[in-house]
Amino acid sequence: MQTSSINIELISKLKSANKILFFTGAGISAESGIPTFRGKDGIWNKLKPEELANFNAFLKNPDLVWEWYQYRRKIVNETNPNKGHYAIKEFENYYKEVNVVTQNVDNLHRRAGTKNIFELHGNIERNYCVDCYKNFDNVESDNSKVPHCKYCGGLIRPDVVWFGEMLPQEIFSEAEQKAKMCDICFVVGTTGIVYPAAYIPMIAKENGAFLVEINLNETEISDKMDLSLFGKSGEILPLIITKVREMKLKN
Ligand code: BJW
Ligand code: ZN
Repeated sequence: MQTSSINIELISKLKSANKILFFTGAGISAESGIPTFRGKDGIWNKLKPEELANFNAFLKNPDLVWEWYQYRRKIVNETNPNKGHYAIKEFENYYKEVNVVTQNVDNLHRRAGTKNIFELHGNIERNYCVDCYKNFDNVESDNSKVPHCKYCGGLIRPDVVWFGEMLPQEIFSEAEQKAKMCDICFVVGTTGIVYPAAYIPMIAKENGAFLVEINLNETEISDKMDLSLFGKSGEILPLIITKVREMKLKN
């Protein structure tokens, strides 16, 4: 069903639910000032993903890719979680289990205090050596030159998942389990076109969850939703948690 407001069905689901899952994408961090990938102001309007977000691109031009990630780290460091991230955190006060499966690498759910986070595409704050796989969380670097491993001399890369790379298997399996068990799955700020991540809400639905999308506009997965709420996640999520708060205080 497509609507733009919180309806009776959602309220009834919120009343009876025990386990809530949030599947989030770049849109939830947009109001913090982090650009999304696709869409009107997306970073990939100017830069092609295949030129930067894959391993061959990194091997071909490691300095360029490193510089791009340093630029994005700077943006992430200068921003803070927004009302959407904090509303999600507040669900923990009212439900038995709340899980956040995120495609984002920006750490904002963690900084908002969310407990159960499954990062499907890695984390931009971490790095590792492509040859010996040692982790380098804090690496000294001239922003425009890729650093090398102090143990083996290999290139150091950000610990994110590029196209053609496997997602962290254990994390994906745990996310699948959480999707199978949730009562409501909120799909927030994602185009839902990148796989296998985009299977998560579908797994939730196949297992009986009520699927609610929160996005500025329709997406390629809108037709799979039980409810679509169109608008900013930093506005809609606080409205939903306010309803939950009122509802739970009455009971
Ligand atoms: C708002 C808002 C506001 C804005 N409020 N909303 C099955 C079918 C087809 C293809 C494949 C398939 N399986 C695998 C593939 C290939 C590929 C893929 O999915 N391609 C498709 C794009 C066609 N997948 C892979 O390659 C994956 N690996 C894999 O499958 O490995 C298996 C394998 C390996 C080896 C051999 C054989 C098999 C890996 C995918 C990795 C994706 N990585 C990236 C980059 C991460 C690092 C980095 O950050 O730099 O992840 S790509 C990029 O897209 C990033 C994101 O996490 C991901 C999703 O983007 P997201 O979050 O949806 O953002 P946007 O910008 O697209 O959308 C933002 C949305 O927010 C919009 O809808 C706005 O409207 C909305 N919005 N403001 C609410 N205020
Ligand atoms: Zn090394």
